[in-house]
Parts: sequence; C-alpha cells; structure tokens
Amino acid sequence: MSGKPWRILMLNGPNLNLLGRREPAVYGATTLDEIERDCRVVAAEWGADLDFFQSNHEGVLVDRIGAALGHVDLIIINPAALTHTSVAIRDALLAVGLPVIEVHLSNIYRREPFRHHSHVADIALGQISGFGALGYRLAIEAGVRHLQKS
Ligand code: CA2
Repeated sequence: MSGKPWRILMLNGPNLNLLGRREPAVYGATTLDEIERDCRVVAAEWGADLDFFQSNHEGVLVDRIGAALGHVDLIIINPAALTHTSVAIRDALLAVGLPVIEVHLSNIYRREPFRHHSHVADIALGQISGFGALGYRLAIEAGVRHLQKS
C-alpha cells in the first residue's frame, strides 16, 4: 500500500448485536465482535482504516452517516430490519453521496416477501446477500477495489 489508508465506515443495524447468541440457523454462529475482529484484519490487508459501529436506533445510524462526510471514503452497511423500512437511512446515504455497499448475512430474497425490498439497494454500488460473515470481507475487498479505480 502507498499513500493514505482508505477510510471505511462499517455500520450495523438493529439486533445485530445478538449475532451468534440467537437464531444461529438463520444468521450463523459468528458474533458481531468476531466479525469486527476479522474485518479489522481484512481492512488492514487492503490498506484501509475501519470504523465499525452497531446501533439499535435508526436516528443514531442516520447521525453516523451524516458525520461521515469528509471523514470517510466508503460506507459498508448492514441496515438489518431498517433495510426494508428506513427512508431516513436512504436519505442520509444520498445526502453524503459516498459510495455504499449493502451487506446481508442471509439471502433476503429467499426469505419472507417483506424482506425482498431494500431502500438501499438501488443507491448502492452493490449488494452482498446470503454469504454470512464472509459478505463483510467481500464488501471490504469490493469497496477498496472500487476506490482504487475511482
Ligand atoms: O441477513 C441480514 O443480514 C439481515 O440484514 C438481518 C436482519 C433482517 O431483518 C434482514 O432482513 C436481513 C435481522 C438482524 C437481526 O439479527 C439477529 C441476530 C441474532 C438473533 C436475532 C436477530
């Protein structure tokens, strides 16, 4: 790597703090702390600094997105249930205008119909859905490759 590290903000929405402790059949056995540790290693390999954050509160996530302008190069977000409901998160992402990658642990298109719509998908560079914790690693690689080209 040369030059300044890329700055990645990785956001996680409601209930993802419960990962690894409930519903392992759906979301896997890996905890969010384990995902964070893994992502820190992967980010360093790709020459990126990682700001990793989880909140159960929509407004807190909106504030973190708003504060990213000028401090972040890329947002990776698993909005969790807010994926399907939050115009506020969509608007905040549009307002900062940073490249966004959407991640889901589960394949939302194989689940209940109400999970099939994402308010983020059409404003994101891309969406990774259904590969469990690996999706976060893939998002870092995809994001840095995008930044290197742009
Ligand atoms: O598959 C994903 O990553 C989701 O974003 C997870 C959300 C869900 O609402 C989305 O439709 C898809 C749910 C996150 C809740 O995480 C839990 C973890 C353990 C136990 C219970 C919930």
